[in-house]
Amino acid sequence: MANVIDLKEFVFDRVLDENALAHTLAVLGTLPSPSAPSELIRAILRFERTALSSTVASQLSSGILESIKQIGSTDIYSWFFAWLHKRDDFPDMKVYVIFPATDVHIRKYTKQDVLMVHETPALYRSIVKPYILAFDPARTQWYSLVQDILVGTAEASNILNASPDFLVLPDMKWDTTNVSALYLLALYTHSDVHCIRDLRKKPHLGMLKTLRRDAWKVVQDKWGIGRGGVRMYVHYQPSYYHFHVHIVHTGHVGLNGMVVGQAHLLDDIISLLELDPDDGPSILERMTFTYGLGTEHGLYRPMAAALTEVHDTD
Ligand code: M7G
Repeated sequence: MANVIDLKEFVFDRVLDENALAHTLAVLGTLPSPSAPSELIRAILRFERTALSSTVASQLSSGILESIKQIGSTDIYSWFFAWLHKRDDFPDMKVYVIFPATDVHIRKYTKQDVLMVHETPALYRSIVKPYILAFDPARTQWYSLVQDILVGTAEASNILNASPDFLVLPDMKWDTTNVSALYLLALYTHSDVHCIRDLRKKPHLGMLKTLRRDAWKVVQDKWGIGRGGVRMYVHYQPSYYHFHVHIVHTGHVGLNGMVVGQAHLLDDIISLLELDPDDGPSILERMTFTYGLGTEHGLYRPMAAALTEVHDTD
């Protein structure tokens, strides 16, 4: 059940991260507890500028710009700050709220250095798998969200495709209007796959192909996006260890979550599993994954220590 949130009650504490290129700002502060308003609970607010739609361009001549201020100019070039009309249909920014925010959330949204690590199958077994299994699923927000979505008490009206194995729905990162920034999520309905390492030729290859086909159909039927118009990928490491696939418009590039090492194309995963023999350990169990870990990530310390070992013995 979602909290009722009054953002005017937010009390600022500190900036966790700011990114001028991505137009994002993550701040930590507090909001009153919904059940006991005198109690303050930590909350993260993540601001993100909304994309400008073509509607804005079509209304430029009808005075959509509320005010402009020239900042500088040289020769034929000038630059301005501009403010759009304060209209409900043209929000200037999006705000994500995480409330209550856990230590894991605060670490995730805090700016941090990143180290590339090599996760060998042995390190997966000794460090990563126990880390994943140590999450108490009942206590993570994602788990209850998945349950709520699966039983239809949350986001039910948003579901675009339901099959026995997965649901396709808009990712919360999408404003659901700008097709060029389309971002959907395919959520696996079973709990046997925590991450990419758990995928097997049998029984998952057929499901992954169906997922890909259904996702293509959804974006074609609803938005007229043809095959090849979306990028589908799986994160490793993800934030949430319940299998899901990101479905993003090919024109929507430069997202943090598309970085090499973290985003694995669904097509490549399918291709790797197709090359696997029918029996024996999957290629996704046998291979070494290389990815970036932020210093605040729960796996950073053990994996950084292991990296030294791997390099010393190589
Ligand atoms: P991830 O690969 O586990 O981690 O993806 P990331 O957040 O680092 O990308 C989880 C995906 O689920 C992200 O794209 C989130 O934006 C999305 N997501 C998270 N939550 C809590 C929700 C939610 O409540 N509803 C929807 N629709 N999407 C969510």
